[in-house]
This record gives sequence, C-alpha cells and structure tokens, in this order.
Amino acid sequence: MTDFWRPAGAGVASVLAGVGAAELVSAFVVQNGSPVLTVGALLIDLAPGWVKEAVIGLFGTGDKAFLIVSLAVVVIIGAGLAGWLERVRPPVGRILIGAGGAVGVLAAVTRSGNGIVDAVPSALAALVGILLLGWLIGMLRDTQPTRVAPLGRVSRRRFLTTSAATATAGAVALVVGQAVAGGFRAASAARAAFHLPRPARTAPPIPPGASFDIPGLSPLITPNADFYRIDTALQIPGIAPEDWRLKITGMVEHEVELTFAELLALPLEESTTTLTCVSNEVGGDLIGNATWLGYPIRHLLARAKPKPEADMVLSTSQDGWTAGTPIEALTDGRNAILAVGMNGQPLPLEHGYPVRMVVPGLYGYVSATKWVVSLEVTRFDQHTAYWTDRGWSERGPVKLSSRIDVPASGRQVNAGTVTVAGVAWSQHVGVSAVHVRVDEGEWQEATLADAISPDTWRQWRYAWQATPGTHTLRVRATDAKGMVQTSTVRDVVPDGATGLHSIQVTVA
Ligand SMILES: Nc1nc2c(c(=O)[nH]1)N[C@H]1C(S)=C(S)[C@@H](COP(=O)(O)O)O[C@H]1N2
Ligand SMILES: [Mo]
Repeated sequence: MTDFWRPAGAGVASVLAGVGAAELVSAFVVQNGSPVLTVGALLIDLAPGWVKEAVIGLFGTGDKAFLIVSLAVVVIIGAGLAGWLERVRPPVGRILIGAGGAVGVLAAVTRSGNGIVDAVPSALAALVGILLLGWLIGMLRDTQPTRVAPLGRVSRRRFLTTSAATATAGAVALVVGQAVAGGFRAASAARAAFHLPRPARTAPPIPPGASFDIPGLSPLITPNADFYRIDTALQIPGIAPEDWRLKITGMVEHEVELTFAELLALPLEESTTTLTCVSNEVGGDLIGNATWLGYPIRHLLARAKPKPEADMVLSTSQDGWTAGTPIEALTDGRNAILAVGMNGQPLPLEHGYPVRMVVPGLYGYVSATKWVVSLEVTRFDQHTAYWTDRGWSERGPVKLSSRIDVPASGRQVNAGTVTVAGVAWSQHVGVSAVHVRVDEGEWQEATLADAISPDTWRQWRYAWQATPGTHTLRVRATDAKGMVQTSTVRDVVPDGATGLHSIQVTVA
C-alpha cells in the first residue's frame, strides 16, 4: 500500500480532466444537462420513493446539493480506486473509468427528449479519462526505484507536476463549462416556468381547405421541434427574462426602453408567418411556418418617433449579431413583430427566447433577429449588418419559390395516378398559381390549398398520370401580382437562390 496515493491521485486527476472536458463540450455543443447532472437526474428517477422522501426529509431544499455532493464523493472515490487498480492490475482501472462513462451514456440517452448526441460528453469524459490514466500510470511505472535511480527521481517529479497540471486543467474546464452553460440552464428553467399571456388578437382561423392530407407533404404549420435553425451562436444566449431589456435608440425623438414584463402587458397579437433563410437552396428545407405571438414593432417605433431621414433599423441580439431591416417593412402595417411565442409555446431557446423579431416578406438574415436586445434607428448608408459585411445583399426580400415534397426525388412509383405535392411561397405578396411540368411537356396547373394569408406558404397538389420510365418533374409558382417564378439558376449569394425545383422519378 506504500504506492497507493500517487496512482489514486493520478486516477482523480484523469477523471477530473475527463469530466472537465465533457462539461466544456456539453456547454458548447450539446447544451443539455451536464453529464454529471444527467447522471444525477437518472439517480433521482431510479431512487425508490422512500429514499427520496428520506433525503428530502433530511436535507429539505438542499436535496439537490446533497445529491451532487454525494455524486462527487462517489466519483472521486471511484476515480482514486481506478488509479490504484490501474497501477496494480492494468487495465482494470481504465475499465472502471469506461464503466463510469457507460453509466453517463446510459443516463444521457434514456432521458426523455435526448438523442444520441447527448451521450457525447459522457463518452468523451471516459475517453479522456482512460487515455490520461494510461499515460500517468505509465509514467509512474517508469519511476520504479528498481530502474535506474536518478532517472526515477526526475520522472517522479515529472509525474507529480503532470498529474497536478492535469487536475488543474480539468478543474478549470469544469468551472468554465459551468459558467458558460449556467446562463443557458437558468434561461431554460425560466422558460419552462413561463406561461404565455393570452393574445389580445388571435390569429385568423386557418381555413379547413388550407391543408392537404398527403403523406410526405410538409405540414402547413411546422412543429417547433422540426423548425429549421440558423444562427451564428456557438452557445445559445441564456437570457434571464427579468434581465431582458429592449432599447430603441438612434435617430429617434425619444429613446424607448422596455422590460419583458412591460412587453407581456401589451396587447399581444397572433399571426402566422413563413420564415425563410436566404441560404435556402432551390428545393431546400431552410423554411418553416409558425403561428407567432408578439407585439407589432410599429407601435414601439411610433413611441420613439423615428426622424424622417431614417431608412433602416439595425437590430442587435444579445450575442452581438446584427440585422438591418428597411424601416418601411417595420412600419407599413404588416405583421412585423417582437415575438415571444411560437406555435402556442414560449419561444424555444434556439429560436430566440425570450424575444425575437419576425418580419413577413424578408429573409431571416435582414429581419428575424433572435435574442433581440436593441433596435437602433439609422440609415443604410451609416450602418452595415452582420451578413452584409460578409458579402450578402443589404436588402433581402424573399424570392418567389416553390418545392416538390412528394414523391421524394429518386423514388420509384407505380404507373397510374401519382399525387405530386409540395409548397410554394412569396411572403407578403402571396401565391396565386402553381404549375407542374413533366419532362418537356406543357405546364399543367396544380390545385392550390387555401391560403392562410399572403405571409404564409401554400400547399399544392397535382394528379399525375404516370407512365413507365424515368421522368423529370418541375414546379413553378406565380405570385399574386402575376409574376412567374424564374427558371434562371442563381446561387444563394448574395440575395437568395433562383431556379426551378425538379425531381427525377422512376415509374414501374
Ligand atoms: N441572434 C441571431 N439571430 C438570427 C440569426 C443569427 O445568426 N443570430 N440568424 C438569422 C437567420 S440567417 C435566419 S434564416 C433566422 C432563422 O431563424 P430560426 O433559427 O428560428 O429558424 O434567424 C435569424 N436571426
Ligand atoms: Mo438565414
């Protein structure tokens, strides 16, 4: 037992570094509970009722702290044991660490709503722990006095400093990971406890004919969990709602400041708007349709009284991202809102909780600022925004477009009547017709589902009499002003892709 403490210390240092790395990764990448907290949650779920009651009886509201401290003690003892076992019976120590990681992986994937990525931090913790332990114990083995003595001394010191450095790096990573993820986790908890206020004006009812029941066709309203996500945020900003403020500044007569409570007390309105990304390729899926709850930005701007020479509003998110929106799009009466709700739920954190902008008719990069904290009234010739500084157009009106959802491209179908269906959009203008073309045939008119409003996409369907062979299907939309979607192929840079979506189908 003379050589117990050094290998045990190496075990603790290795596991600390592994857990630290995992906390850091979970803070930046996975953004769900930390691996340690996830194991804690699993233990809470598995503990028999009487244990939970006993713990709550003993520690009251300190029960969670008790759980975490106990867990830490167990992990430290286990890590020390793993270090010692690795010294006397390799590779038992490394196997023990692997087993600990497996518990973490199990805890992560069995949490409801979690996926396989949530297991990454625990797997990483085990991997880092195993590698470091193998390395440190290997170093210790080389310090054996049976070997050349002077060298043993030198490498013993090296072992101690390396172990200490490993433990320190782990502790720093752990603290940084906790600090970074802390805001996110707090915001997540605040969101879970938040109930949306009732709308003062509900969205116009969705006409029953607005939605076709066709398997594979995009649902008229995109569920929040399926809504595309685009942003530059490595770490989703965690904003405590009580700390949220919106400041309206710049070329205004009165600066305006609004708290979250003040925003919620205003008469909120529901509106259904389809949001699209400028990076959406022809046929792409960076588009979604939701019913938003929010407050019209024009009323807030009216309070601030913009100067007549202003032509742009530069919105900034809590993490510094910016968008430049033409002021007329925010004041011309369209449903340009500060949204707090998405499909009856508080905004999901990744979609901008607690407050984002939604502006019908403009691509997201010039309008849909998530985690928005300031609106500066200004001019296009005085300010540029995040993506305009990177080669994208200053103005970003959504382009008329359409997509074939069914049949899926490359699919084999049976000859006879085949339902072809998809969506078409031209936000804030509206879609008036959709045509489908089979190979080099005539353009055939598709049947349009009813429109919710010009601000949303429209479903369409076409009954195709399919004949055996391989065919190309194309779709083309016409907007409410009579403009026909162009077939000219253009890339997404600088202001959105054009061209017609086509698919290949084999008919048997
Ligand atoms: N703060 C912030 N807001 C942002 C962005 C961003 O990078 N940061 N990206 C914008 C872009 S390019 C788009 S297309 C939409 C996407 O919104 P969604 O992720 O809710 O679908 O958000 C916009 N708002
Ligand atoms: Mo975007």
